[in-house]
Amino acid sequence: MFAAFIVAAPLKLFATSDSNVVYIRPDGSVEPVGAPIEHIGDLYKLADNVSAVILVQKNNILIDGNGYWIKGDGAGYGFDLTSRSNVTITNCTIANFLIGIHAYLSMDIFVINNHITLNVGFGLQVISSNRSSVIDNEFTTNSKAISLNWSPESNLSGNLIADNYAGILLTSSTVTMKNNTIIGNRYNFAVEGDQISHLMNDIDTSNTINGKPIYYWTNKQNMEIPPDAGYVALVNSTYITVKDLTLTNNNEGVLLCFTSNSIIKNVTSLNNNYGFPMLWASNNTITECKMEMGDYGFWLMYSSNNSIVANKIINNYCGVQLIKSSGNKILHNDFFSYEKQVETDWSSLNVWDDGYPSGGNHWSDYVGADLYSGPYQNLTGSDDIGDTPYPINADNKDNYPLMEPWSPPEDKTPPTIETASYTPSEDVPLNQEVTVTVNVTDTESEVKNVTLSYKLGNATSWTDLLMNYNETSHLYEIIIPGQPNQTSVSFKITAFDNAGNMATEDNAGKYYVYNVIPEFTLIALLSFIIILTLIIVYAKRKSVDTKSPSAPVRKCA
Ligand SMILES: [Ca+2]
Ligand SMILES: [Ca+2]
Repeated sequence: MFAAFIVAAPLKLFATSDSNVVYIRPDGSVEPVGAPIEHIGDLYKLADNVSAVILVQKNNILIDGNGYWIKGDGAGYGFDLTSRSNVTITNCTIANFLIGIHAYLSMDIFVINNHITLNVGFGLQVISSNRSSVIDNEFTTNSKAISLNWSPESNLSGNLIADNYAGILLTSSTVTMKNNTIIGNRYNFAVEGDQISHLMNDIDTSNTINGKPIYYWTNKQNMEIPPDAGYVALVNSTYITVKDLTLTNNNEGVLLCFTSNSIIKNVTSLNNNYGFPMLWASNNTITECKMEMGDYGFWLMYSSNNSIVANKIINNYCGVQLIKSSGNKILHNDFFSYEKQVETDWSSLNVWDDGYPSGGNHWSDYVGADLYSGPYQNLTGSDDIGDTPYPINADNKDNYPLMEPWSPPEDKTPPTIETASYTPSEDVPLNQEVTVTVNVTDTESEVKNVTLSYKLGNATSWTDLLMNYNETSHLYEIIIPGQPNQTSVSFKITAFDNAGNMATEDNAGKYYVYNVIPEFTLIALLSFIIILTLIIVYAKRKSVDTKSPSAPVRKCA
């Protein structure tokens, strides 16, 4: 799993002094005598505010705060539920402890309809405890609101998690999450774990981060993340597209775990700890993305054969970290990290350049000169490629570091226009519209626009129609309006790419041509065919009568 980022504050694992502890003893009694907690059987009810920690030593009870608060002095656990089962805490404000509610080695803890605020470590910390239910609470201005650690089968529903330093941290825990509103936290959401079973969470889009849905996808194929995403995780998925997004203020920008053959393009990760963390992720492409103001731009563990190309990694602690991850192509990126550009273990072997003259990456701390050129950098004259490799370790280096930030090569190639097709494709009746479709592509800078120009007869001027792109067929199409009688219609197609290159498809100079036939011609043609048919039938009968006068068929008639 990746380095824990948020759990930085040292935990002081002590309670406040004994005089500030209220016990619910295993026999059900409350100590000290006079503490404002009334109980009838397994129901415990606060009768006043409590300035103490409450140490729960009894199972199968419900503690009703009854609208009162319990408040600490910045230390201890507000409710200490160590080794408890089936304990419910409800209707209580829990403020200013080290940890508001602490559950460890417990099960079936219910935290319902509380306000948990101003706790200096965690609002709720659950460690190694099964089946916690955290429902309809408000967590505000805690250091970290909710942390689940090695705690499977938990349920987080209907909570408001606002204005904490960190919102929800899931570490090797499986959860079902519905209708949680996570808003205004420095780090809103974090998921960590190194086994697939720890990552198969059920988190739907009813959960929002700063008003945008969480897309936590498991077992998906051939889909694209919608444009309103507030958080993106892909788990055990293939052929997913993530593009044109800006993702901010979570632990991860886009999380890829056990996911392959997916494309991340033009995604900005801003103020996340990890831009694009990858765990057991292979054959993915991450391109034209930007990662700013985080700890790690890219982070790869057990991830191979990915293409990390043409990205900008700016103002991070480290550009890319590689752990047991080989065969990745990492090139044409710009590395502007403030501490280090690459952290890699010795077992990871990766490709850091695209040969000469395409080159490698731009490194802001490259110190080499550019006086020479050529594949061996031994020819006089500079070439914008460093004369010496950028060293990473003994087995990894960028042989052709770029002296300037990478920019795509200039597009000098016009778009490709394939042969157009049109219907009706033969002569068309009066005022009949004609639909034209054509495939136009441009690999370098993409197609900007496609225009169909048509003219009538020998006219010298053309009428231009901007063709429409059909998202389903991926073809450009347009309708030429119906034309008058006995007109010859010629058309051609021109296209521009985004670099301003133009291509024309005019059927090798002959244009595409069809003729408009007047309707009376069609009626005449039809009449002619009918008359001709009648004549033939008549002639055949006559022929039969002449040649076989005693044919049985005639006798029967
Ligand atoms: Ca050079
Ligand atoms: Ca082009």
